Order: sequence, then structure tokens, then C-alpha cells
Amino acid sequence: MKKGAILIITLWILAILAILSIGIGGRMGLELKLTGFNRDAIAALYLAKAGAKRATAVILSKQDHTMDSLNETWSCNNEATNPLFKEIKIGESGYFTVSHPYYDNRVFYGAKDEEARVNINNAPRDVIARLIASIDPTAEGADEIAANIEDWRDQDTVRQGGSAEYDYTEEGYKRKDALFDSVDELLLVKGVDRVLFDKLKGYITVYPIANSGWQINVNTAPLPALEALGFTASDAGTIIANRAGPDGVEGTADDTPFINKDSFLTYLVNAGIAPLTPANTTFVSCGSSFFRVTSKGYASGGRAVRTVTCVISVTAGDILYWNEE
Ligand SMILES: [Ca+2]
Ligand SMILES: [Ca+2]
Repeated sequence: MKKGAILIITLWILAILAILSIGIGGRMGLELKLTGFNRDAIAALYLAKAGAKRATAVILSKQDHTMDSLNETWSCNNEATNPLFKEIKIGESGYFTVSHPYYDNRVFYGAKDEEARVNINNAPRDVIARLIASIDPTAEGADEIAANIEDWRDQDTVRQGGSAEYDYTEEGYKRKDALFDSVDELLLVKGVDRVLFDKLKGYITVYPIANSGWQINVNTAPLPALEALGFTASDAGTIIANRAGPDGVEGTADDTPFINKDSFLTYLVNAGIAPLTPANTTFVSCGSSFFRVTSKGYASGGRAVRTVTCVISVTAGDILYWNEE
């Protein structure tokens, strides 16, 4: 009888141990899985970083930025003959892609010119107003919104012309009266709602974060940016068609970019395009000092994806902005 009782107790203990071990095994399985997710996410991040570093190296290796055009390696690389940015494998860990949609929705492999954008820190009010009107012709009060943007960024508290700047008491925060650190800050400015912001964000920059120094590269600027500079939509279209070369497509081998500002201004005269105002002519450039890189890393067969975005200054040879998500 005693032996029988011991046997039953032993069996119970074994059963309890078995149940416990299944539980622990299950938890360990989950933890291993989580470790796997973390490992893949870290791998994807480093792959994205590798892509960002490669694009940065390609841009910085170009010594002369007096002319930058859309068909160059940094912008629209030919991945078929010279793979640099598209699904570049690194060992067995995964791959990265550095790309961006061009304005006509084609995918360009490489970086994007930041000076194809309007600088909300130091572009004049009339330039910003024209950009808003070009992007969203139905937007009401483009001039008023541009004035609010100027009031937000300048240090004084008086609107140009003498009236008081808008006071944000109703919104529950203070007007910044200082430069924008990020384009997202625009959402705080009176008159800029999410709908307008989403339309604008691909056409604006805060770099350089300074009171002056903005230029626009007429070799890379999209139509709204050329309109912002003061060209009519029709003339802006003519300029783009000219630089696109005989095939009429931007970013291809036959592109004919403007070599320098003088040749661009001569072209305007020859093409019968109305000249810019002297003030706006000062913003014309054919090359760029700032570039934006968006690099995606893919690990574990593409199940883990991380993105690195950075903005590079070629004059400083430095990274001004770096974001990992
Ligand atoms: Ca102000
Ligand atoms: Ca072309």
C-alpha cells in the first residue's frame, strides 16, 4: 500500500513538472521569437544606415557643385549598369534601397536635391505665397498664410506694414518669433491645416536654418518651385521641357541642364521668357549645397523594414539632420 502511494505521488510530481516545463518552454519560445524580431529590426536599421552612408559618400565625392542635375549618379542612377542604390544586398543579412519618387511618380534611385525646395526660413513672403497658390489653387488667402509664416519666423512682433502679428493665445501657445527647426512646425502657424501641409511638405525645406542663404536649383526644381520663384506655369513648363532634353523626360542621359546662372539667364532671353525680378534672380542657382537621402533597410526577407532619412550639407561636408524610424 505504502509503495502504491509513493508511486502515485511520484507520478503527480512528474505530471506537475511536465506541465511547468511546457509553460517555460512556451515562454522561451516567445522570448526567442522576440529576440528574433529585435535582431531583424537592428539588422534592418544598420542596412538602412549603410544605404544612407553610401548616398552621402556619392554626394560628397562630387567635388564641384556649381552644377547639379537630375541625371547624375547621386540623383537618378542607372541601376542596370551600375548598381548602387537599388536592393543592394549586404551578406546574408538583407538589403537596402535609397530612392525617392520623382514629381511625375517615377522612382529615382539616389538622393534628392534639397535646393529644389522652397526654404520657409528665408524665402521671401511673396515666394512662399506663390508656392502655396501653385500647390493649392483653391487655398484661400495664400498671401495671408505667407505673412503668418514670416511673422512666425522673424524675431520682431510687428507685421511688415505695421500691424500687430497674430497672437496665438486662442491656440494656447506662443508665436515662435524664431526660425523653423522642422517643417512640421508649420502646422502651428495660423492658416496651415493638415490638408495644406500634406500638399506643401514635399516642396519645402528648413535648410539652411538661417536668415538667408536659400537658393533654388533651376536644374532640379519642380514646377511649383519655379512658379514660386516668379515664373508663370507655362514658362516654368518650358524651362523643364528644355532641361529634359530631346526625349522630354527628366533624369535621362540626354538631359541638357543649365551650366551656370548666366547661361540660364541667356536662355530665358532667347526663349522669350519674362525675366525674374532682380531680387528673385539672386535666388537662382544651377547647383546645390544640400541633399536629402531616404534609405530603407530590409532584413529577414523584407519582414523587418527600417528607414533612415538624412540631410547633407556639401559645403560643411556634414550631416545636418538624421532620423531613424
Ligand atoms: Ca515675428
Ligand atoms: Ca531627358
